[in-house]
Amino acid sequence: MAKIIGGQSLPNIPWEDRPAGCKDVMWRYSANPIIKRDATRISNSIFNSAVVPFGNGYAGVFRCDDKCIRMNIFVGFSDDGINWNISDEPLSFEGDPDVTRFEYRYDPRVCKIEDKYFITWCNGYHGPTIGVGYTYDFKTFYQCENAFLPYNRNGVMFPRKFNDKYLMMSRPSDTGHTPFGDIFVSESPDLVYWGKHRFMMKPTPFDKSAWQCTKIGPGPVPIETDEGWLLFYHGVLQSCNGFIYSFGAAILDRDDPSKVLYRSAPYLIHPSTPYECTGDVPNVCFPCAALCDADTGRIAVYYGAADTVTALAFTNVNELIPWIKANAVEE
Ligand code: BMA
Repeated sequence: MAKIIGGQSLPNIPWEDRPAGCKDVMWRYSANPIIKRDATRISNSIFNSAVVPFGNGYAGVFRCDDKCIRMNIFVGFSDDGINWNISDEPLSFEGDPDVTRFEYRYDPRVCKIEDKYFITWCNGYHGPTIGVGYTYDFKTFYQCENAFLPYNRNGVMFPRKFNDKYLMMSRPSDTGHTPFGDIFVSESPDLVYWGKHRFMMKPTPFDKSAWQCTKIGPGPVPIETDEGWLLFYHGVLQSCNGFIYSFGAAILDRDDPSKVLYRSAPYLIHPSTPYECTGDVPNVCFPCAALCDADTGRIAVYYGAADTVTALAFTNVNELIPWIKANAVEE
């Protein structure tokens, strides 16, 4: 049994047992998608979004493209993690006006460290880079410096400090749709200066695991276990019909997460349902958040489907960790 470190009891975690006949280690919620594209008055689509336990329920920061297809992030609240009340007004930040000015904001992650909820997202600042902000109450939001120079996407923080330093994964990229991409990890003493950039993971050889052979990116905030950090990450295959986004999982060394101990060769979730294969961008499953109940090991992963709606998938840490080890990419 893997032990969750520093985790929280979540007796009300969204959950549904594995359906009869399903042999997969991760399975989809039968009522997917949980958030439909028109869930708010102004939304064209609500997808790649992050949620965390908050109060007696959950809070979230949602990527919503409006009907002008402006990409922005919005706050939402839920009692059960499934039915969400999402604001019509985008989130706004206090901070240096040169940094808080809006170009575009997308693919948020939310990471609780001590008493702050940090938000990281892909932030338009003369090109895509990683925006960083925080809140205590999901009402007032403060924006810090952008973590990196453009071009970068998928900034994901670790939920505790290492030797008093914040740690963040990211995926250096380009101005466009980026046909390449490795994951790096960087540290910061103060959320202003980020450095000690270390390589973590690259795409796999086509003949070993093709779903992750073009580019990869970190997904939800990683979960600490006594076996290492459990990281869900997306992987991309460039097909003759465009990119296909699936996701799998890796185990990172607890003390030095730039060391990948195992990563799954098979995917966990690959676009195959109508809501994953049809939408504004077909064939995309893009995870940005994972809830974990420290008592039962239950995990609920939130993922954007077809850049249009938000869906849920379930697994259990006690089955997933042995599965990753048994199905690891051979080095
Ligand atoms: C990536 C990001 C994601 C999106 C994905 C698939 O580059 O823009 O927001 O889900 O492409 O379109």
